[in-house]
Amino acid sequence: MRLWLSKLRIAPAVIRTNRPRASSIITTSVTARWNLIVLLAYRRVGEARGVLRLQSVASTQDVARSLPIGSIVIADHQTAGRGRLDRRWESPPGTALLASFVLPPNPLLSLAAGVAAAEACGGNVRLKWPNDLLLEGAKLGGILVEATPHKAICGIGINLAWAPPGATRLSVDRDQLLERVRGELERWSSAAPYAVLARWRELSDTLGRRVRVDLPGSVIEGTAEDIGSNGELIVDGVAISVGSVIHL
Ligand code: BT5
Repeated sequence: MRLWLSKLRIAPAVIRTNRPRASSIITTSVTARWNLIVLLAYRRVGEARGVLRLQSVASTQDVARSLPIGSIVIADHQTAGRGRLDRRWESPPGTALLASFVLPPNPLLSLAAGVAAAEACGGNVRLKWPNDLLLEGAKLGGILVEATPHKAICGIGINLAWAPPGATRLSVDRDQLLERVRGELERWSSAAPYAVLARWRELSDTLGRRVRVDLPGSVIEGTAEDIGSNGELIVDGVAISVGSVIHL
């Protein structure tokens, strides 16, 4: 918390990685002007090395969407944090790492981000297909990748000081964890696909288990045998690209 507040200072007009002079803001493109409006709309608690820190925001994903590749948005609190399929992501103010990274498009990004987050958390953190971080079988965090034609917004939520019933948390410093996640994400989002898949298999808590997969309109039960080259889960020989898995 002390580290967080120590970053408080008056923020420049746009993020540091791409800061135009006032005169160029007026004449710049519609997109850039929209970015500026979005940024000015939020109360910031700090900004350092391309990281935009906000106090309260609907979702870090929405702010990140209008920023250039390389940007990171981190918030103390989200009023409408989301998971996949419009599910809610809950966390009281100041209790979690809530970050969105703007990255180049990458079909394996969801798995690569899972690997990166698990490596950053260390210890016994394992991965549940497609996007959960598990600690001793309970959900510690999740990954949400949302793609636009030219970039991917990779949201990562990790519980630190609070977890909902049935989930778990990791007692580590938020800023230190952010730095580790950032480094690991840089590494794994640009790693060769075979390396991402190999490391995901090693960290997986899903492979080898009996699972039930809820698909839109049907349910499959079987053994999670492997992941395919595009990150799909193979259950009894059937490739599943989208769905929610229950470990049986
Ligand atoms: C996820 O979705 O696990 C992805 C979560 C991504 C959250 C980050 S935070 C930064 C960025 N900004 C956002 O708005 N989102 C991203 P999914 O697999 O759909 O899991 C959602 C489900 O997890 C919910 O339906 C709840 O059951 C459960 N859940 C909600 N909050 C949780 C929490 N804090 N810890 C553990 N489980 C939670």
